[in-house]
Amino acid sequence: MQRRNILTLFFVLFLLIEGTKAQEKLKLSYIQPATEWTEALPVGNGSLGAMIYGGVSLEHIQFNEETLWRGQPHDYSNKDAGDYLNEIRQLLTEGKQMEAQKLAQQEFMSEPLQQVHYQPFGDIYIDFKNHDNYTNYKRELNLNNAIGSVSYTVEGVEYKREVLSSFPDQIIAVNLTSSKSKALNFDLWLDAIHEDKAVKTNGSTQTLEVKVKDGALRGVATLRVETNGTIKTVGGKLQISKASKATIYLTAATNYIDFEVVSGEPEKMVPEILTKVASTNFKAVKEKHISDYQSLYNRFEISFGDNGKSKNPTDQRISDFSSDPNDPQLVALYVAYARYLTLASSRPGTKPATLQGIWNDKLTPPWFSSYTTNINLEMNYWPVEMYNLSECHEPLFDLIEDLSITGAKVAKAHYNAEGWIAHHNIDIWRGAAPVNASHHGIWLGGAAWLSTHIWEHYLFTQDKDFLQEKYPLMRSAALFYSQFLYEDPTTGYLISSPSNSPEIGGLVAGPTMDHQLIRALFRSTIEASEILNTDQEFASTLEPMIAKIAPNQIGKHGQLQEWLEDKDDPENHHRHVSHLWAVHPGNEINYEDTPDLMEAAKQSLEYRGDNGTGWSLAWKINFWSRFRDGDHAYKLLHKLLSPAEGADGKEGGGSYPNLFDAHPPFQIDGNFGGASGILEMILQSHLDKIELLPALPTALPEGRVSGIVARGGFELSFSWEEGRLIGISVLSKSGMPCVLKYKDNTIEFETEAGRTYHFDGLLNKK
Ligand code: FUC
Repeated sequence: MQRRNILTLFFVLFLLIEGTKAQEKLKLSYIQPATEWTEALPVGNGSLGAMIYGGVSLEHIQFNEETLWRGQPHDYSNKDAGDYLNEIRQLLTEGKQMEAQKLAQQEFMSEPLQQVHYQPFGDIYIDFKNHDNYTNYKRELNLNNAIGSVSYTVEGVEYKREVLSSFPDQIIAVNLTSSKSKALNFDLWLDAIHEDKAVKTNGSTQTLEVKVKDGALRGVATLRVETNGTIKTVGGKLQISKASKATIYLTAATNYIDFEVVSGEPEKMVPEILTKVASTNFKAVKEKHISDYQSLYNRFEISFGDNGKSKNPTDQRISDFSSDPNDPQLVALYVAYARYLTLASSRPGTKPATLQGIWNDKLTPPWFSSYTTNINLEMNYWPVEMYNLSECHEPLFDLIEDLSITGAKVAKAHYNAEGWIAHHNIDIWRGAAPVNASHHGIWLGGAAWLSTHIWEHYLFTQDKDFLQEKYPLMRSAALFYSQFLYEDPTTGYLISSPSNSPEIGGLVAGPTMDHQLIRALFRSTIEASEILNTDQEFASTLEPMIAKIAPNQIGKHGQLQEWLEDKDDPENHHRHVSHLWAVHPGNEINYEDTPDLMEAAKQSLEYRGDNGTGWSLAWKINFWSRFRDGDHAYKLLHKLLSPAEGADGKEGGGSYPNLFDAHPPFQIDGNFGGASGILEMILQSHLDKIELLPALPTALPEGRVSGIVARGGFELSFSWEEGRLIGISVLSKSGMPCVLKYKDNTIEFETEAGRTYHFDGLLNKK
């Protein structure tokens, strides 16, 4: 007995040591500075982001503050649009798609037609004199403490930089040291690519003021240097001489308060934040940053083993992965990096992650670097619950609150309906009307898809107070659809019209995806009303509608129909696969309840093929995991983790040297969607059970995960060897009954909140 205890103790210690070793390797590392933005390394605290190039003679740190956008508070709804709704529907019913699109383009679109761009803020430059001949160069991003670092040697002196973006102190800090006294000499200044900008220097501080083009927002950023050397102002730059250490603190703010109010006073906020850090030092700022970050980051660990490649520079590993996708530690690093990016771009109280998170260096970034809701925004939040960063979901719920106001105006003006609606794009002013072009801008799924995130958060956390608080948002979205759905004169089904199957096939009546989304919203609203014991009268009106909404249908090619009519083209390899929403992230189509539809959905995915943009590859990883084909999922992961320019297929995809996802160009959704897909390979809980290793690829035969979360309020730790589960612990957080399934074994048990249950690889209780 005693011997057994000692053995167990050794085993636990071994796991702990192995775990710590694996965690220490969770770094991005390089042996040369970045020359492109997609080589630079990101840091962020949810609102202040920076990209570190790590230059030797000249360091460039490009930074963002998440509220600096073009435009101003604005109601984008088109007041007369509603007058044309019936006519557009009628044209679609008559098969006159071009006429419907033309009329919709003229009369139904957002005012103005386009939304606005997220903006870069500014740049920190640090010019080190005479550092051209250097050795021992290293550049890293350590995911364990969220610190970027650069080190190298010049003439026997070691120079080091550390960069962090602190959530508790709301500052970016850059700490510089030299191993020899008085060897640290540099010029430091701020700049920006905005036309309207001013830089002022005062003692040890420099302030950058910018104003966006065509908009109401202005920003103020100030940096202050603390050093044991001397500080002078020379030619508008701060000149630091004869130092061995220096810390630069920078913060930035704008006059944005919310989507309706822009009366903020950044010129007051910025000095206040900087004054708070004045009484402290870099060591204290760093410790506070690390403890805040690790309180969230350390909840979860994942490892797939290490075959030695983790010692190679990250850019080389991405490049090697393309010819030999056998680097399991890179797969774990990808998940850890996604968690890092969530923590850096989406903290409670901040805005949700845009198409680029919070990192953008362009005045006119691709797709405005805004929020696209027909896949991209939601994908950013797919893994948050599973990888145990549930509170980082909050910014999305805040955005939904805003949309319930702006989207209600659009619902009224365009559809003469109550409730709220969002179309395929949203900006910081919470524009919810259809933008760009009628053939893809009029997509009606936004409010339904976003609302499912409220329900998912509840399913994972079992937090009834949260559900109670957010229920009105779900209800109001459901109310909109209950009034918007329209009885198709041809089939008699309730359909969504006019709408679009995201970005393919133009404006149509009744795309399959909308119906899946609306059913999911109605079902979750009904369930929520039951759980909360409220609003049953309204809920009871939804039930009969669900039965009347056009169902999923199998078409002549054995495919799941993307549209009401059987008109899918099996040769079409479009990146969007929206009609498979009910397979993932939805669950209406699954092997247990609807095996035929599941086969048809798989057939559709096969027709679409294995190519795609970054997010498209990422979505397909999730699909193949739900189809329980881990090897096919891994095939897509292979593409996602290969160099952006090397990925085959016309649509691209892949990873940049800094492991940012490539649409191309950079789009962060693929990072999050890819991580979600990897987690779906090892755990799924979208049905009424927790399935372990449901789609384990042969390429990942061993692994360990701890702190992974399943619906029902369960936190799990488990490991596998030679492709077989060897043990599992389940912490029940809310005392729900638990069903575990592994291969042909299923076990059901009651749980007590706060208790952990242990099982062996055959699901026998330990
Ligand atoms: C949709 C996608 C594009 C891109 C853009 C931001 O339009 O079809 O591929 O992701 O959003």
